[in-house]
Amino acid sequence: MTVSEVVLAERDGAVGIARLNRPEARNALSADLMERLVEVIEDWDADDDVRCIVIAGGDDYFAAGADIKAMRERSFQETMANPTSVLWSRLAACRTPMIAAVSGFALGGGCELALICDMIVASEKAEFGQPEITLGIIPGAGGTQRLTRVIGKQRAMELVLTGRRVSAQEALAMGFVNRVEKQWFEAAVELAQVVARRAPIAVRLGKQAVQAADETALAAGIAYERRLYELAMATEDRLEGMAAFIEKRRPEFRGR
Ligand code: DAK
Repeated sequence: MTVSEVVLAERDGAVGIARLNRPEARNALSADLMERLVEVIEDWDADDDVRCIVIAGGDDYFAAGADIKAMRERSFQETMANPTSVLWSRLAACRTPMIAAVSGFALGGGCELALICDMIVASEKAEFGQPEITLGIIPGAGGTQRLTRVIGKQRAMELVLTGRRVSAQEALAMGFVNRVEKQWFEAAVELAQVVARRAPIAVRLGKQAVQAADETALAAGIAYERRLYELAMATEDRLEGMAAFIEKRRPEFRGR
């Protein structure tokens, strides 16, 4: 199903696949594209049949960042009055796991979009970077915070202050991407299919619990995990999962 030209949305079973589609601008994240993307993701997040989401670009570019031509025209007053960060917060609030499938450039907001996702599968020619400093600004969609948590302060500082790009292999060595694959798109969808087969409530609880590690101190995070674990123990799916193990068969999870 095509939701709009700038974001192509399709389903592969329980996996929703959103493909960024502004090739003439290297998938620069225009307001229109961001609004469509959020709309598609929120629809899937509200749909029990969608268990995992893949956000992909094309072979040569995932996304070249926010639309510099539009940003050039944006005044300080407009930036203050209509913060685009609302759209990014809505993406980050998605409870369904999201996987970024990245080939080519993931720069600026493109890199931040990949970082909002829960996992990243990259092609051998993926390149990541936060080049905002070369434009006289800094990352504004969480890049300084998420990147620092993922790769550490020194490395993040270098990338944010120089705008240097890192290759897929360097990103892999930094723990920034989960895997680098020749068949990057297929590998991302396959990974999403594995998540989609797991018990849906437990998957969402697992996502929340891991996210809490970034957002809370250890003792509070462990207490929160304990609560989420107890919720998982209240599900029918965990009875099914455990019974299936004992009976040596595949579980049939129903999201209850
Ligand atoms: N914006 C607008 N147009 C872009 C663009 C971009 N980010 N990137 C490329 N294009 C356009 C080019 O202007 C060119 O258009 P025409 O000249 O044909 O009209 C066309 O795409 C092809 O670009 P190139 O000729 O440059 O293509 P190449 O393949 O040679 O190079 C490239 C690809 C991706 C390496 C290069 O285009 C590039 O360096 N692009 C800019 C990358 C960049 O600096 N990105 C950071 C942008 S700042 C916030 C949220 C997010 C952000 C900020 C705040 N809040 C929530 C508050 C994010 C900020 C950013 O991302």
